Amino acid sequence: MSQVESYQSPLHAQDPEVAGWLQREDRRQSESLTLIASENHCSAAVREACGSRITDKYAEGYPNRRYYAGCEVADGIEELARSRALELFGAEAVNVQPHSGTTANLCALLALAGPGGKIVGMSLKTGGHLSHGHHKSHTGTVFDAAQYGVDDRGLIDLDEVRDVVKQHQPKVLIAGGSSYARKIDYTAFAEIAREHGAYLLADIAHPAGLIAAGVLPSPVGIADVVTMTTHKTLRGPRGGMILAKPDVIKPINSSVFPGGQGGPLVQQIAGKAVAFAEALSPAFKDYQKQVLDNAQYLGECLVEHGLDVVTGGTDNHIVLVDLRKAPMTGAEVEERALAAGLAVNKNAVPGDPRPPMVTSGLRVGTPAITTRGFGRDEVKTVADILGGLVRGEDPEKFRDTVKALCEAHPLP
Ligand code: DSN
Repeated sequence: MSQVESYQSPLHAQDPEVAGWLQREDRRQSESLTLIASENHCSAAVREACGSRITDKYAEGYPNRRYYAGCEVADGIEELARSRALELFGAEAVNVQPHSGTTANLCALLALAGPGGKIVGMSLKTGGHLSHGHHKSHTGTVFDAAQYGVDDRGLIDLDEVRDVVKQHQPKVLIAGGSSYARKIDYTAFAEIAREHGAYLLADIAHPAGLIAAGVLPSPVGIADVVTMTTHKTLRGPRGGMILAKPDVIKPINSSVFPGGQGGPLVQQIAGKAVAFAEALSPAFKDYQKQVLDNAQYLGECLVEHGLDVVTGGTDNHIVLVDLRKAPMTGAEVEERALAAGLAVNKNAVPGDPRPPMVTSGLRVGTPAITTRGFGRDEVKTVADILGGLVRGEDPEKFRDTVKALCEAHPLP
């Protein structure tokens, strides 16, 4: 076989080992249900864009100001992604290059606070994110970080936020989290930030799709900077994005490139552009309404099964189950759920006495099952399975039910 011929071989012919793993992942996703709140199933069009030949292209810089020749297509794609993102979120400025949400946060924080600068975010163990100043994240070592938590009901206590900000005097206050199921009052956060001369950064990685669809209130126009990932509720390719007010976009752009990244992943930016167009469609609004309805109904069903749901319910796509009174840990339920065909993740709950690899909680999300077309009937079945698993029922007995649900609702 000539080199050209072998270069054109399909993956399964050239590298059956990798192809085999990827087929196995197709099967895993199609024959189980994804209830991990941060995961979703993006469209075939998004996947095609991300697998395109533009993966070969270096395009360091920004449209019309690149450090490489031959970037006219990369420019066109990035401009398209940018204009669609601005329309989708009603924002004034955007950077679509961040490779991930953590990179977006790190770059935005470096731009706004500077190395060693003070930041305040929600603690990981009460629902925040690692990149909001956790001591094991660079955001906890590069910056001088203080953290706020939640009250006894599991809700953000704005008085506590104000106290922490008053005491720490940060350059940046962060609002947002990765296992917080309630609405966030961005206006109140902005007031606290402004009282103390801080920037407000809203991290909407989780609810970005719900916000884009108008199902949840938006921080755009309120926060100075809004960071997100594009692959959770937004249902795009893996990646990050930063929206900003015009006065801070320049340092943020410099912080992303050349500060924190080299060449942008143009194939991912193409996937983002496709996803943003999908998110601008009326069907996306219906999808997000269903994501929310499914999550709220799932919470109700789990409560009927006698489970404790943190804050009693949800305003978004996340249901956080508190297993402290249950007969098993988060890790045990995660393992048993997987045996039944459900991918959920163990998660710390506020006040959790167990370590992060064990936990006393379960974070359940509805974006992926809603993409598969689940409504209330199917959600009730999922809740019945989770309720049974926590009570100690044999995971094997649920396998056929999960298989039937998967077959009735194939991956898009
Ligand atoms: N991995 C994301 C999540 O699961 O929420 C956070 O980085």
